[in-house]
Amino acid sequence: MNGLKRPFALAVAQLGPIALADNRASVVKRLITLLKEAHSRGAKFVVFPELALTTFFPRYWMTEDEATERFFERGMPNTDTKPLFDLAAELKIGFYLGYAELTPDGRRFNTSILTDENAQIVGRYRKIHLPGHAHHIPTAPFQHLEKKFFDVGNEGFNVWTTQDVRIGMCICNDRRWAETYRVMALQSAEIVVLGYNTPSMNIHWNEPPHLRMFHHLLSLQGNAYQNGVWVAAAAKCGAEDGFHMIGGSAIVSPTGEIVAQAQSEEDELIFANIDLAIGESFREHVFNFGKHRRPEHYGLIIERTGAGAPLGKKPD
Ligand code: ING
Repeated sequence: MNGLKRPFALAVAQLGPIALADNRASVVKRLITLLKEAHSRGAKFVVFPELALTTFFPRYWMTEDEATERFFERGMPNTDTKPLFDLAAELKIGFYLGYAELTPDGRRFNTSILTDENAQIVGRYRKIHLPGHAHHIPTAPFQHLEKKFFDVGNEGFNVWTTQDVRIGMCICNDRRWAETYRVMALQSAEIVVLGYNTPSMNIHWNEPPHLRMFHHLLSLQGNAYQNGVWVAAAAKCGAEDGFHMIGGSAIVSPTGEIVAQAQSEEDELIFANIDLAIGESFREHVFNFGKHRRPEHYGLIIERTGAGAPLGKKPD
């Protein structure tokens, strides 16, 4: 691509609703259709959503055992997902895929993996910021039980080099927290990829619905700019058995500008030939961490979990 100094053909594959009744094989067929379209656009990497193989089951009250039985994967790739991995290897396209992970020793994570162009898993991320609640809220129209069904991720925020690009991963609610991107930008990330399932309704107060999309995009744009990284986010969206989730899948530049955004709440591929050199400029001339950051003044970020008393230091 003329004019782009360091081009990278990046796609985001948005998924429309997955119903409770949809089996994994039918979902994988949809992922394969999106992967083929990504290939037709010349993509080298595709971002799929969070929990991309099933409906967003944390909206339903059930026991951990029932959730594990119905919605968790015991290995990756597995019988259902092998066709996706095989085609990706054939087409030489790497991807991010979110799913519910059951470990051999019985731990449960909201997980994503990163594959190289041969569909080899080079990275794994386990969701750290788990939103919602663990108890049942019978008066709510739906639940948000990620704190019940998932353990907090135990592998931190990492960055991997694949296809000569440094890519970091996170999942959904992580995208709202500045620390997520900063820890990856301190590892010299060039792209942060993520999937999400974001209900358009707030069960805690009557938040105007337009704010869901505004805060989603604000989180991507602000953090992309403040860390000099590209951000690519894939929604699973639309009404799943009547429960609506926002779309707004997007590719965001280190300038903070949206360069591609989904137009529907269905299966939809968005694509951009991104220029990784844009991130280099901002990391060199604006967010040059080595030149400008002063960690000796940032201690509270590590020392405190919740907000505490003002320090009120007296001027000497
Ligand atoms: N979903 C939502 C998200 O962070 C949420 C939950 C929405 C929390 C809005 C706070 C505000 O996008 C997931 N799966 O994290």
